[in-house]
Amino acid sequence: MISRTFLVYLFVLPLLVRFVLSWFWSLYKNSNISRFLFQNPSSKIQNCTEENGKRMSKAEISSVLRESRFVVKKFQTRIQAEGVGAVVRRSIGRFELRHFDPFLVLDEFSVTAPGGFPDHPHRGFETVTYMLQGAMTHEDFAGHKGTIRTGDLQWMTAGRGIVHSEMPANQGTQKGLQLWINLSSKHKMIEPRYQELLSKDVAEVAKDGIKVRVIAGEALGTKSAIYTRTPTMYLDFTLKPGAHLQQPIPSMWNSFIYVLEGEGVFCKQESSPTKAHYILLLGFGDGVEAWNKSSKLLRFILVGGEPIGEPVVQYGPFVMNTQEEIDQTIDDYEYCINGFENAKH
Ligand code: FJE
Ligand code: FE
Repeated sequence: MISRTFLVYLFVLPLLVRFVLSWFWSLYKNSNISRFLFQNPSSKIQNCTEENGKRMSKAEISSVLRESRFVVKKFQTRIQAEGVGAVVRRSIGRFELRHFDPFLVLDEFSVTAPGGFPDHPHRGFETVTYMLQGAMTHEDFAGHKGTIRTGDLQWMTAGRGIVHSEMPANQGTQKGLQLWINLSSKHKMIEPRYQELLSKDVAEVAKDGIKVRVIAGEALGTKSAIYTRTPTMYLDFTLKPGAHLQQPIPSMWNSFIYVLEGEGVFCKQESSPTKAHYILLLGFGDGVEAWNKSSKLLRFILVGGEPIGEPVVQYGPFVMNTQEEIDQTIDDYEYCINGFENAKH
C-alpha cells in the first residue's frame, strides 16, 4: 500500500516548488517596475497605459546596452490654457503626473500675440526653454533681456529668485518646450544664472540616419557646453525612416521621451508606435532603444536626470522643500526681499 507521505512527496511537493520558483521569477521580472514605483509615487496614478512590462530576452539585448530600459507609463497630452491667452500641452506637472524627480513640469507651449506669459516669479528650480518655431522675448527684473528663436535655448537657473516676462517676439504662432528642473535644497537659494545658446551653437551630430542636437549631456560622442546644476541630459533626436538608436543613460537616473513629430517604436521592437504629443516614462536600465519603422521623419526629445530624493512643496512658480519655506518665499516676493529686491509691484 502506498503511504500518505509518499503521496505528499509525489504530488504536493512539486507543486510547491513550482509555485515558489514562479514567485521568485515574477519578482525578478518586475524588479524594474518595483524600483520605479518606489521612487516615483506619482506613477501609481491610473488613467494611463502600461506597456512593455516584460524584460528583454537575451537575444534582444544589444551590444551597446546591457540592460535596456522599458516603458513604464505612457501619457497623451492635451491642450490646456496657461499664462494669458497661451496654450500648453502639459505632461509632467499635471494632476496625474505631479512630479518626476528631478523634473517638475514639461510644457509644449503655443502662443500668439497679444498672448504670452507676462511678469511672474520663479524660485527654487531651473527653467529650460527650447524654441521649436517662432521666437519669444524674455525680460527680467534685473534688466536681462533677449529673444530666443527657432532652435535656440535658454537654460535659466532661477535659484533664489527671478521675476520675468516671456512674450511672443513675432506675429504668428510661437512654439517650444519648457522644462522645469528642480534644484536640491542646498542649491535652491543660489544666485540666478542664465545660459543661452543660439541654434547655430547647439552641438549637433549626425550618423547612420540619426541626427541629435545635444542640449545637455552627451550623445554620439558629442558633449553640450551647458552646465547642469542638477545632473541632466537633454537630447533632441531626429531619426530617418529605418534608423535604429541605442542611447546610454546613467542607470539610476529618471528619464522620459516626448515625441514631437512622426511616430516611433521605443524600448521593444514589437511595441506599438508612439505618436507626437505623447510622453513615455522609462524604467531603470543603462539606456534606451528607438526605431523609426515609419516612412516619415521621427523627432523626439530624450531627457534624463539624477533624482534629488527630497520632499517637494510647490506653490505655482515657487518650489521648495517645506511649507515654511513656501510661506517665507511668498513674504519675500511680497516685500521684495531675499532675492526679490528688483521686483516692482
Ligand atoms: C505660468 C507660473 C509660470 N509654462 N511654458 C505660473 F511660470 C508660468 C509660465 C509658463 C511658461 C512660460 C513659457 Cl515661455 C513656456 C510655460 C508655464 O510662465 F504660465 C503660470 N501659470
Ligand atoms: Fe517663467
